[in-house]
Amino acid sequence: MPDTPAPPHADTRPESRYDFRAAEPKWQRAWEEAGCFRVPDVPPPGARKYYVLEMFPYPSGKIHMGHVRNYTLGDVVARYKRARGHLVMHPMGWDAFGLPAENAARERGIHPGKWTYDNIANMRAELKRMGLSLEWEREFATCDPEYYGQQQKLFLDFLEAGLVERKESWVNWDPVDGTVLANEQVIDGRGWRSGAPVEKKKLSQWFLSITKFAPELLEALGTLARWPERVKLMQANWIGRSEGARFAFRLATPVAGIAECEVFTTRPDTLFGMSFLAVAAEHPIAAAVAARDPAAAAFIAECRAMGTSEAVIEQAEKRGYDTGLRVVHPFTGETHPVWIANFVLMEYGTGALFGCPGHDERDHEFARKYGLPIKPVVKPREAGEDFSVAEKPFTEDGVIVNSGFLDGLDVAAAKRAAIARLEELGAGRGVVNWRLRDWGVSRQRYWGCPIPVIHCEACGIVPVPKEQLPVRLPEDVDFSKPGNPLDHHPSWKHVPCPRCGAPARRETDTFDTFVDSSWYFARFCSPRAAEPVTREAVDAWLPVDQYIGGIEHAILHLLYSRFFTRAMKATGHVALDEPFAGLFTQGMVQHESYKGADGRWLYPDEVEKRPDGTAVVKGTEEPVTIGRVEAMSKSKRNTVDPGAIIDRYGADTARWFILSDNPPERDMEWSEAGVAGASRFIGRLWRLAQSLQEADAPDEAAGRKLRQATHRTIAAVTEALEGFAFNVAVARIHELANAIADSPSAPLAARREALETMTRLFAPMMPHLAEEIWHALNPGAGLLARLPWPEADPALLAAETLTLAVQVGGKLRATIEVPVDATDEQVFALAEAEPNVIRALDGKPVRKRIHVKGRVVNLVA
Ligand code: ANZ
Ligand code: ZN
Repeated sequence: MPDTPAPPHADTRPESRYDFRAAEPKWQRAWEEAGCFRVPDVPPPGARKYYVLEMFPYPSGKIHMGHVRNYTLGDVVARYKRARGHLVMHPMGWDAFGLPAENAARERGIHPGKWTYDNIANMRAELKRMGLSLEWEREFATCDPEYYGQQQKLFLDFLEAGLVERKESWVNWDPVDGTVLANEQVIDGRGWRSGAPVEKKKLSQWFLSITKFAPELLEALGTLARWPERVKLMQANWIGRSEGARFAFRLATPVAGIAECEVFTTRPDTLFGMSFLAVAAEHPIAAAVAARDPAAAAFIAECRAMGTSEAVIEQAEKRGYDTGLRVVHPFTGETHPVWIANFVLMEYGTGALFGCPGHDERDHEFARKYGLPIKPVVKPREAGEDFSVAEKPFTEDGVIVNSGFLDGLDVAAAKRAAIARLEELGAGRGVVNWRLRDWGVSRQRYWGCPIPVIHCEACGIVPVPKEQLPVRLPEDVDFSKPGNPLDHHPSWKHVPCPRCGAPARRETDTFDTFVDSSWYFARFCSPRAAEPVTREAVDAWLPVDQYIGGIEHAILHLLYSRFFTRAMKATGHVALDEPFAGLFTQGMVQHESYKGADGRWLYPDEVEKRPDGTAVVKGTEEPVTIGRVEAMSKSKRNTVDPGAIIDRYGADTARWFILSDNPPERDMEWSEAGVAGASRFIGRLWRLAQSLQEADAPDEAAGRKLRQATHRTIAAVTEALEGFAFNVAVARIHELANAIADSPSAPLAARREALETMTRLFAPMMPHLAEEIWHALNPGAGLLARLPWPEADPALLAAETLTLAVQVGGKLRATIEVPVDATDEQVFALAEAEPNVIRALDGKPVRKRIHVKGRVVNLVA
């Protein structure tokens, strides 16, 4: 936002600079001492509650600009809603378990707990310097035993309610580190740490039964009116409801007693276009073939090395192995080959599919590679006889061809007809299939919440009795060995069985950290309760009215939280289904990137920009290549440290700039020039406040105009804040500042009203400066943070003048402002007094005058 130069009269007064270094900590202390942001766990009757929450940070060590943007947006909402008379809860905590702490332990020998709590202390201090209206009394970290112990209770409740299962599943196994890897930790088929080829391994793991809620999780997206459409769409795709058919192909010759192969398809209409059948590498048919065919076994082993993630499989080259088996087509009686293929997932559908290369991308690629038939069975309505799918599959709606009894139907009708026939033949049935899988929550790691169960030889799985919770992590752990330190701890896992007393073994898996973040918003309502939540508190405060965070959490975190809320409802902890009534996803903070002569990335701090647009390494002549503007990231070093910005310019400057640059849902570019502009604007507002004095000759008309500008700004800023258009609010405040500066002759009362109102309007955005100005104007007054939002006076909002175009002989010559109730005569007189109009008339008498009210005056000479 460019800054306009300060008006001359401001500079004629003695220099008094706004001292943010003194003001910011002073007001932060004042708010804290007054308890401005504290709210009770149970709001008093009649209170209008409003719960604002930003996604809590991972305590990596330092806050970054993404945090600054996220928490500034939330703080504007919190302060604004408070001023609008809501009882606002605005808490903060730490998503504190996770791998980086363990890595620090392995690399630097620091205990994960110490590393984490040190980082929290650092980041808390940094956040406090931002002047956020947070209620620090509610703070917790998910690694506090008081938190994770309650999480263990919740888990046991879920277990009892049948919402937890233990099942075998395929995992990425790092044979060198002896540990399970998350999909993101498998890089090009190798363990990120060891570099060893990753294997697939079957392990018994804990699962939360999210699939039980799949239909409601999908359906209820329709009730989330204040969520971005994009996020709802991503969730819907992730849940992935598809209608189709499940049916069996008969094997022409059975193998190892297997006579049939069941498939799932969403396109039963394309069955006549079938070219092959494909099974996953883990499918029983594949195993049966491998038992007698070493080449098949070798192929399966290669598939295993590939990693389990869908993304990996999607990108990998399609590969297959022809088993030599054949299946019989249920409609035609013809036979087709059975392949083992690397793109078929064992966990989806039945782990087998029929391939129709004419109408599916993957099948097409596969068929081309292995020379399998490609036959069109759907064609666009308008296509002729020569329509071909040899080069490209056709995946849209059309008319069915080459398909016997389905010919001539459209895709939807053909699906129904094919399913009906399969049901008649007893081969299968129509089904709904879900893409969503149960949520595997077991992690073989130390720095996480222990899963509170005990394995006993005799009793099986025994929950840890609730009175023994929390199951605490042991402090003395050894990170020098690979694998899970909980597993090779000498004593921790050895406990007596709570049921029979025999020696038993603790579960050594800990929870996926997404579990920790799936209910923290509920815990904030009563953070010290001896139960996971207090019913009165969650009933009063939930749902979160406004949740704010990054789009990167559009799927997993938000979906898990929605599931958790339903599971907590099923176990009596809450009464609602949806945790977040409103969701806002902010854009990224970007910055130019810089490279030195040798191609190394440089921090913005190390670069000196020259007026001609070029740049050099500071203090040298080494040229710098200025790269693209992209999301700040450590790897490209295009980051700016918020702490340094606050040191140099103050928190309000950082906040103002972040709000001014772009709509908050869009990416924004951080630039030195932008920050400097925000800082100058603050100086200007300060001087404007100091210049308040009665004019020598007060002018009532100027006063009225200024009052109108003031009240229109109230309306405009209110509307902008309600709609998250914070950059618009900033622009309106700039305009009002200009209007004040341009009205030196307005009477003092009008100028004072304008200044005070403007201060209250920017208070949610620049709270320190607002308090400072407020108290300078009103010595001894109470805190601005406690003041209600200004109200616009409707009488001052109504337009009092109209703008008219003035034409001479049909040509636009001027525009004039006229009072709404002006007569034709008055309007013509004003029009004919315009210098441009006089020139255009060139002394000729006016023959004809036309006035269209509110629009135009036309004069004909
Ligand atoms: C035949 C067919 C013809 C298919 C055609 C598609 C297009 P969604 O929509 O995501 O549910 N499929 C089935 N099981 C699979 C598995 N275990 N691994 C990988 N792919 C599998 O996907 C359903 C489609 O994905 C199914 O419909 C099947 O291919 C494939 F013109 O069957 B289809
Ligand atoms: Zn036992």
